[in-house]
Amino acid sequence: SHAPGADRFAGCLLGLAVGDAVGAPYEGLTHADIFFQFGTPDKLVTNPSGDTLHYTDDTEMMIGVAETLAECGRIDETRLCRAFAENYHPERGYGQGARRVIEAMARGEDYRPLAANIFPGGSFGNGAAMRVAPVGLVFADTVDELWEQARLSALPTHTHPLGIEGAQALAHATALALHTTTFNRKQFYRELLARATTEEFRWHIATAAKLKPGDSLSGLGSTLHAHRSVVTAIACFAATPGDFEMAIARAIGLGDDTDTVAAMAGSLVGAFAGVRAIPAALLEKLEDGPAKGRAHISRLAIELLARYEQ
Ligand code: R7I
Ligand code: MG
Ligand code: MG
Ligand code: MG
Repeated sequence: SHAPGADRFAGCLLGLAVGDAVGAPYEGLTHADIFFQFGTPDKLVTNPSGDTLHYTDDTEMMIGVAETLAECGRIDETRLCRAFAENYHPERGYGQGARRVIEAMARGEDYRPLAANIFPGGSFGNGAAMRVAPVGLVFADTVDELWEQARLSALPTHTHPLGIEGAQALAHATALALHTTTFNRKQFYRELLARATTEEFRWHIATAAKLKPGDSLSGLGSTLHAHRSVVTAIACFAATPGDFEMAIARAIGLGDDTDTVAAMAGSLVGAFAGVRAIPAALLEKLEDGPAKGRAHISRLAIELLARYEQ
């Protein structure tokens, strides 16, 4: 049909970072707390507090995945773990399990038994999904390879089937968003559902597919469980696919894992509508600096596009 370009690659990665940064102050709060303490979510998005938008672990780990793909063209586990360890700043708000695993990587220890046993059956947290966007971009044309690379990008920290499928489902949604010119919600959900494997993902995707664009998404959940937040973020995008502010306001308004759901929803809008969908006022506030932040993320988007085109 058409070849996606630099605009959509940058839109996806920067949309993730901006959604993460705008949603971060409200992580862990309930829908009601956010409303009564801060007002309506649309105002939080159009007028975020502070001069600089600081992103969290979600973006920091996405950068590690992007650096690995830019350098290796696929998920190389050794390179990925080195990126996670080198980029690691615990003050960015990593999950407790993720912290322990990455600190083991940084010490050069065998992190695999730790990742497998940190929670019963491994972590089903959002951590594998929140960082997977670069896999969705680079492998957008080959769904089987995308599914496998998403699994490999999850494994160092997330071995639970739900943690892994969160990454796979979101990478798949990213690829669909990237290739879409005229968004067809029914078709979008049909393709995601056809690929879903666990009962949890099948239920959440089928439930999201039945909602009308204005319906509340609170029944889908936005907690730290991948099968809840991933599908909720997909639904925030699908409700208003070209409207970045609306999609992340909806994500933040749900409460709970606000930075992560807004990051995932923002990345999907960016992959579909391009970097111009992100309000300039937000993009300008996104933190920047040598080897990190806005300029580094923009460079990585160009490098991923080159990998995609190979
Ligand atoms: O998944 P992960 O990287 O965390 C990502 C979240 C995002 O919201 C980020 O914005 C950041 O705030 O953290 O890190 P994990 O430690 O693997 O998972 C996050 C949390 O999910 C854990 O600290 C646990 O509380 C919970 N969790 C589980 N609890 C019980 N049983 C994850 N998996 C399990 C489980 O199997
Ligand atoms: Mg975070
Ligand atoms: Mg947290
Ligand atoms: Mg979070």
